[in-house]
Amino acid sequence: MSYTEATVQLLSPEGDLVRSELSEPYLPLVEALDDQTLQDFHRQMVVIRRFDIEAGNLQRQGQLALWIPSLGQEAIQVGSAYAARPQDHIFPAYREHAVGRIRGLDVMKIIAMLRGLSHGGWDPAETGNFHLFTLVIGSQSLHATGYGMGVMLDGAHATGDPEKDVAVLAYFGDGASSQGDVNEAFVFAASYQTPNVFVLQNNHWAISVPVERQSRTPLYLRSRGFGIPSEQVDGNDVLAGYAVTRSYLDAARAGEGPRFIEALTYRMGAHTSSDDPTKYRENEELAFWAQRDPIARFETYLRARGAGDDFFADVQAEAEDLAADVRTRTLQLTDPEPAAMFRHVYTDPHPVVAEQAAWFEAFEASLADEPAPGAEPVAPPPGTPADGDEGAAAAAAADSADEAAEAAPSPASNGAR
Ligand SMILES: Cc1ncc(C[n+]2csc(CCOP(=O)(O)OP(=O)(O)O)c2C)c(N)n1
Ligand SMILES: [Mg+2]
Repeated sequence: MSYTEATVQLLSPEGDLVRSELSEPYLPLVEALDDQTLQDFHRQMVVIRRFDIEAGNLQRQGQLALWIPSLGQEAIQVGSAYAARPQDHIFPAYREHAVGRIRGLDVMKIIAMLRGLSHGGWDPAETGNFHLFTLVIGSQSLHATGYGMGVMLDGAHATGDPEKDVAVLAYFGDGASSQGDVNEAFVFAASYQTPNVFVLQNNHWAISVPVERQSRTPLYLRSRGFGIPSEQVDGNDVLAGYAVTRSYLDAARAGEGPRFIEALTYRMGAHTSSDDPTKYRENEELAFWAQRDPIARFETYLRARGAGDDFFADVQAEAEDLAADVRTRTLQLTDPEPAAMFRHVYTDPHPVVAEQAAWFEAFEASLADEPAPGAEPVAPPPGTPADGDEGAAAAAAADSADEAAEAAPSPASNGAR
């Protein structure tokens, strides 16, 4: 599945502006952008790609448990993120590294999560309303729609003040479009006319399942059956991604109801570092999309507008700096104390979590006296029987282990609840 007659494209793969019936309504939004903003689009795409490659390398070197590449999907992410206003709320899936960075998320938070050091939490109030990554496919579409309903109840949209009116942007993938959650989100968004814009990044694969198997109809048509207007855009064209998302967010903020974008792009890398795409896809497909690379075509466009080698060298240097900084900071990360895992499960204290934390503490304490493998034996505490009375020492140790086990609830019993 590639571009169709319905695909909105403002910049061709050759780097030229496209003037067509489909592009005409959106071109003024792009023509209003100054050179600085256009150059920022490029900077963001290049820097996040470099970050992505460095994170992938760190994973291969054993420094991260997993990496989720965004290689190839930079244009729709950067374009749509620039279309949002500061007051808008954003609900990502798990591949939207560029969107998070543009909203102010320190990318080290993503790194720490994929190193296994955090549960993935950040405070959206500190990250430009960029909510948490969601690994449960499609569920963020419901969170976003619920948030949109809340915005309506608060009277925070359609007041006529675009500086204050709030819209809600959600991202999900082609595979997610087959989930009930996404379809239920469409039902509620359409029924209540919530201020939501849904961006589907059709990267052509849901792990090893090709998009053709997800749908008999182009995905942008799906939402129309729910009464939600939609466009299919060239997701490797940062200008189209910006302009269509901008126009849709403006409509959502103004109270015109939800909108849906299918962005045609391609996952150039593996699904995650645990995946090997050579097992299920052809090299020709990769080569086809490499010809439509989002960064290459935008560079051509910027050069035609007068950007010179200095600018591109400066962007590359910034990308290298970020990559080096991420590497240094990754190697400096320290492990959290294990008991921290119980702390942020719920906002308020919870009896089951408290019980598990108590068991864990007792369990850790029960290990404290055991020598590490190969370590010098720990000196026995005062009052323990002297050498030669090993039977009594073993019995004393067994007693204390029994006591620890009795004091601590069994994790199995917690699991049965
Ligand atoms: C509810 C649920 N079902 C299955 C999975 C396993 N899973 C992880 S990623 C994925 C594919 C998602 O594909 P898509 O929505 O196209 O997003 P992409 O990874 O291509 O960005 C699946 C099935 C999951 N995480 N959650
Ligand atoms: Mg996909």
